[in-house]
Amino acid sequence: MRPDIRALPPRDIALINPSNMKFSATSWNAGEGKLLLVPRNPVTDPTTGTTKQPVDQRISCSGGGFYDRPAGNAEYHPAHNHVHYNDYANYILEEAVASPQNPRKGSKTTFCIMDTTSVNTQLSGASAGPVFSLCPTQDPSFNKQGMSIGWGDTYGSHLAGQSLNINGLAAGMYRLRHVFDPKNLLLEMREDDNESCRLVEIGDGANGRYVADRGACATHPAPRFTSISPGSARHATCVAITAFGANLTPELRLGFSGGTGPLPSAKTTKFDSAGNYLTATVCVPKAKGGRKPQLGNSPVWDISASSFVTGDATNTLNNVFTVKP
Ligand SMILES: [Ca+2]
Ligand SMILES: [Ca+2]
Repeated sequence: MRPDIRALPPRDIALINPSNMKFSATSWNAGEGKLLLVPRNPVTDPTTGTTKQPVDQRISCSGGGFYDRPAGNAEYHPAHNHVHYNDYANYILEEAVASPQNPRKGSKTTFCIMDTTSVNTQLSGASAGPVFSLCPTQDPSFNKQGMSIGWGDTYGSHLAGQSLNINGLAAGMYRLRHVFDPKNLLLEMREDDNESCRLVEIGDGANGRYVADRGACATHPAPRFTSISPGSARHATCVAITAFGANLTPELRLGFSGGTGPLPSAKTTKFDSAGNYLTATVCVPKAKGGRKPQLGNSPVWDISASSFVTGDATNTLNNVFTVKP
């Protein structure tokens, strides 16, 4: 059961000073399994004195058990007693033209990978709460790091390394690209969703140099729903549904609105990799009223889905899911 690291768009783009810009970066796990990194014994380089820990990616098997596979190195930072995983993300700033020259790169970005951001806990297998909630140390009982299903890791723009040098760059439009697992050390369900991009304008105004977030690098088609099946469930039951549409991405959280009586909710969602449908378990709580369940005058619900992290929202399908007595 592999994880799937997905890149969310760069955010909080701002200047630190006229020569450096900063930004936040978020990746999250939309896979079938958690991302789990298990270090081996540290190895100290006798020449440089630096200590590294070879790291294994531990992959759970659907039939039980697990296997480990080599996945690069972690680095021990004695100053703050933290183990950081190397080569997790690259940051690239390049001219927004077809063949950009001499991009500015932030390489060797190290992370301690954690569950800091709840992205979509409706996903099948998602953790309700954070599991990897602290940066690991060299203590053998506390040296694993990773990301639970449904959870993301945000590196805020205030942190060291969340910046790129823009000194000497001409005013104009640039692409800020975040690439996660750039060396492909981690085995995932998908490798084609690890990069995000944002247009950044660098300008020289009356008050000096500025940077401005100018939106997505490419227009992406809006997610939408066309139908849901089945279109009803009895109260106090759960039903497996399929919602058809287009451009449906795992960031989307399914919601019900506009009906009366007990509010249906979705869980264990799974997304078609082409974005054409999702499956979910929809549960309807027990209505009040005992043998005469009170469902109100219109227990017919609208569905829509939205993502608070990408800002994407689908259309609303009106009156498509009926709760029955
Ligand atoms: Ca991926
Ligand atoms: Ca990978």
